Amino acid sequence: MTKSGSEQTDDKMEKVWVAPRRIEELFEKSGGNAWGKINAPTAGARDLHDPAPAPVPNKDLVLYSLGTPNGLKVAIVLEELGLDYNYHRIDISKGDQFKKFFVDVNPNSKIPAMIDRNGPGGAPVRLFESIAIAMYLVEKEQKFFFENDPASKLEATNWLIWQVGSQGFPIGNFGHFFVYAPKDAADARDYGVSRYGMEALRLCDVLEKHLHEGKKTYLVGETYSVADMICFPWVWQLLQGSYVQPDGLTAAEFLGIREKFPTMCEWAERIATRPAVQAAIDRASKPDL
Ligand SMILES: N[C@@H](CCC(=O)N[C@@H](CS)C(=O)NCC(=O)O)C(=O)O
Repeated sequence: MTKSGSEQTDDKMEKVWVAPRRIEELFEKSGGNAWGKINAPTAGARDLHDPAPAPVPNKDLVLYSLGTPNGLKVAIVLEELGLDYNYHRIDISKGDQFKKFFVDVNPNSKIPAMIDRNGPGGAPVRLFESIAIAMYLVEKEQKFFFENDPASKLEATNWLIWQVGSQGFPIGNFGHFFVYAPKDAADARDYGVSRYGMEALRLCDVLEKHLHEGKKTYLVGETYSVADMICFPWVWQLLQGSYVQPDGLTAAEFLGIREKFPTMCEWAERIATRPAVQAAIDRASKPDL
């Protein structure tokens, strides 16, 4: 029988890591640090039975944020543009990011997030993800984004997406493991798999709730779009991809993806059956054509 967690081999007297059958066996390892009570494998508001009152704004732009690097990005853009805005501090160490009024603005429960009460056509619009907010603001104000220079605008876009996709996340997690992870080095892999596995589950739950509760066929309503194309591959990796332990245990089984996120799985399968997506999967696995 396979034992889970770190174990001692008889002959080599060294630690080897063996995955437990289900991620739930590791969850207490995520509780052994300052963020333990905040981390959870589910998305959505945690105060639904007794929702905290939403702040009442008196300006068009309403920023929900905190003085972390991700929060600072948007604050800098707002100040450089000289815009007036309400600022509501979201204390992520106390769980404000899981209050209903905030989740309604950012279903992913991360700062920064923003409402523009004077959005497209004068209607309110919600914005989440620092780069989506930054791009919205500089486009709206027609400043700092190479309005008349398409090539430079594309190069700036490369750096914006590099920041959010490549720079911030690893540096933030370096800090997490440097400062917050449990002290016992032998538990490090359990803790890492638990922390990231829990985040993988929570991110799937963001999609599940968005699709299921919003009764959506695709991410932006009934119309298949680039948002579906771009959010599909990592879901497919968890469902069908190459994350398999040597004993055959798949990431989908370990995380319980099919039972926990049926609507997300239907969405992914709907996309996977598209001829263009099949062609992309086939082509990406072949040598140069
Ligand atoms: N990709 C997001 C990252 C946002 C993010 O990770 N924010 C952190 C603070 S710097 C947060 O809200 N953490 C709360 C949590 O993990 O519960 C962005 O650029 O807006």
